[in-house]
Amino acid sequence: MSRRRFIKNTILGSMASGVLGQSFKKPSFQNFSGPRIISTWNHGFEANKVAWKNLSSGNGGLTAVELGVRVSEDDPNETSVGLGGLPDRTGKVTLDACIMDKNNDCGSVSFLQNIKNPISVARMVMEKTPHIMLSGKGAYDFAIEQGFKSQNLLTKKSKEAWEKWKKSSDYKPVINIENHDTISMLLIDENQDLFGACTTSGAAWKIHGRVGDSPIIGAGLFLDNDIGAAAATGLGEAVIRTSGSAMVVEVMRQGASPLEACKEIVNRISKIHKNRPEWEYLQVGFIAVNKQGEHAGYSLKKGFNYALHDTKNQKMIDAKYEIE
Ligand code: SD4
Repeated sequence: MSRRRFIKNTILGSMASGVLGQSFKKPSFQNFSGPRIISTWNHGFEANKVAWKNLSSGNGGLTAVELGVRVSEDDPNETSVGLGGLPDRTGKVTLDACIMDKNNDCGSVSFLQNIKNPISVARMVMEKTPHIMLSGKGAYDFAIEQGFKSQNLLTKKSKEAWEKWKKSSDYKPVINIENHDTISMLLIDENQDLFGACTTSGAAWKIHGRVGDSPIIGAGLFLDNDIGAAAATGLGEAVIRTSGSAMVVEVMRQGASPLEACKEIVNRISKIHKNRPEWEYLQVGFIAVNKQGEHAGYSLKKGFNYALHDTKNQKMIDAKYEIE
């Protein structure tokens, strides 16, 4: 065998058996048991209801995920998404969001201020521009052009929290404690087509200008309509560092179940971060659904949950985790 052929065969061989060094049973996509929606954290429960209603009334998966996550964006008591989100260290609420559909069409906004529904702006970026991501002032100007209303998103509650934080100015995000972080929603419809949305005000007390994983296709959200979808919550830097959601989907492509795939990437994040200063407060969680409708959530530390809505269930599920 020529050297070139040998190298090619070796590479193809290692891809087939899984570059992870473990082999997964290939999933069968024949046992699909109907549409379902999964969303991160407790606020996913109400968001799923609205998404489901839209899906059942024939509005399509994209509108369903958009209007679903808007429930959290609109709620002033959700301090990690949209209106009432906790601000950065200068007191500004800056929002990140992205949306993706079965055709790999996607749209995203980052570092957007004074617009309550970044997910809808992200959808317009997808549908009305030749681009995928708009950021900061440009994203704001585009939103205004499209008819969105400018408003102050800093509520009394979030302002008071910021003023209290300023006394210590200690940057240690407390993901889990409030148990209502970024909302990421994944949907598989009756045709087994996939859709996803992700929206957040990002890490509280971040440096002004910081953008997290949530508007980054491949980090906060990714889907491949032949394989499955995945989305993230938690410390965005850790998710970006590992291309988290894209990797979860790629591991599913190698035959892993959603749980095995989420676990694989959380383990990878864990290994990379063990000797880093943020280890002390690091939390990341992934949700994933495959083409068959199997779903899972998995996090680094205990405390992550996700909401499921399907034809039979409407419930919260505690995710499995690596560390107690
Ligand atoms: C971020 N991933 O901006 C978001 C925040 C989050 O649970 O999901 N917190 O890093």
